[in-house]
Amino acid sequence: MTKSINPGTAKTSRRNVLWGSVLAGAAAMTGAGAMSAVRAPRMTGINASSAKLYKAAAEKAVETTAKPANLSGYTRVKQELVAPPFAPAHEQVATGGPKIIEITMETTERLMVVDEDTGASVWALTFNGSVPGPLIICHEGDMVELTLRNPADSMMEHNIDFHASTGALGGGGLTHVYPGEEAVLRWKATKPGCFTYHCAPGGAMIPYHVAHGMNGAVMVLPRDGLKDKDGNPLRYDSIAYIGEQDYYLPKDENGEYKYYETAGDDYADSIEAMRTLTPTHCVFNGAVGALTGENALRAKVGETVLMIHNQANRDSRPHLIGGHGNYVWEASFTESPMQDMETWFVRGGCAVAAMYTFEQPGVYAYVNHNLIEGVLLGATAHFVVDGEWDNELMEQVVAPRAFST
Ligand SMILES: [Cu+2]
Repeated sequence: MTKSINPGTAKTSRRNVLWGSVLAGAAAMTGAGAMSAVRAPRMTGINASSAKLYKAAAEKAVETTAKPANLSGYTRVKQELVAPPFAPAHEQVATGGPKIIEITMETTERLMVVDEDTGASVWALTFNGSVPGPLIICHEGDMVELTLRNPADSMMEHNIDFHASTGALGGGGLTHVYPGEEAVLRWKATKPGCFTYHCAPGGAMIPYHVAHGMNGAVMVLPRDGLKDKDGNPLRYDSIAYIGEQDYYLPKDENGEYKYYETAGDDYADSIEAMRTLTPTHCVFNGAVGALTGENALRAKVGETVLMIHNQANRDSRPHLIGGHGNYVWEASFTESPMQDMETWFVRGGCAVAAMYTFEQPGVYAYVNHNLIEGVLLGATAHFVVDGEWDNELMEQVVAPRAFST
C-alpha cells in the first residue's frame, strides 16, 4: 500500500464548508470506496449506504439555528490519560460543580505482535498507541472535550464515535481527521454507565478499524458515586481496565500468519478473514499474555477491584475463576447492579463494570467463559492476590492420594 491510494492525502476544499464534516464524511466514503475498488470490489454498496448515513448526520449537525452551548458554571480540568489496564486519576464522588474535562488522543498506527509463539502480528490502529484505547472517566453532567490528532505520517483517516454521547454519529461525523489534522469535540455526559468508543471512518473501514484495535471505554460515574440496590455507597480500591479484542489475522497458503509492511496493506485479506466472523484471536489488552505472567494484575485480600470490560465488536461473557461479580452493572449505572453473579454478559459494542472484593489469596483467572475463546484464542487475564488464606471459605481436607479399592 502506498500513501497515494490513501484518501487522507487528497486535498479537498472541505474545510471551506461550515463544520467540514459533510464533505469529510462523504470524502471518507469515496475514499473507502476507491480503496475497496482496488482491493475488494464488492464493498462499494456498503460504502455508499454508509455515505448517506454520514451525510445525513453531519447535515443535521450543521443546521445553524442552534444556540451556542452555555458553558457557564463549568470548571475546566485536564485528564491525563494512561495506558490500560490502568485508570486515570479521578474522584469516585464528584466534588464541586460540573467540569469540562479536557483530553487529548492521537490516532497511532503501529505494528504489534499479537502472539509471540506464532509470530502473529497486526498493524494496530489505536488511540494513544494502546489496544484498547485509554479509559476516560467523568461524572454525569460533565462535558468531555477531546482533541483528536491524526499524526502526519499516518496512512489512514480516523475519527471517534462515543457511545456515551448524543448526536452526529456519536461525534464520528465531526471528528473525521486526515493525516496531519486535528479536531476538537465537546460532548455532555448525560447517561451514567460504562460505554464503548471506537473509530468509525465509514463503510467497510468501520469494522476494519475496530477489528484492528481502535476502540476503548468511557466511564460516566453518577455524581454521588456508585451504589447498591438499597442506595448504600459502593467504593473500589482500584480499576482493572480490560479491553477484549477480536482479531481476524490473515494466513498464507501454509497456514502461517502473514506479515505486512505498512498499516492498511492487509486490507483486502483482512476483509476476507473478517467475513468468516471467526476470529483468529480473542485477546485482552491487545495481545496474548498482555495481562498474565509478569503482566498479571495485582491485588490484596480485602481489596475491591472494579473490572471494566470493553468489547466494541462482539459479545463476551467474563467470569472470574474463584471469584464472583459481587456487583455488576451490565447495562448502565442508572439501574441497580446485579449481585453475586458467576458470569456476566458484555454485548458487542458495550462496556460493563463488575465489582469484586478478593477474599482469598492466589491466582485468579479472569476469562471469557466461552472457554475456547478464553483459553485457545487468548482471552485470559490473571489477578495475583496476596494475603492470608481463609480455611472457613475453602480448605483442602485431603490432598490427592491413592485410594485402595
Ligand atoms: Cu481509525
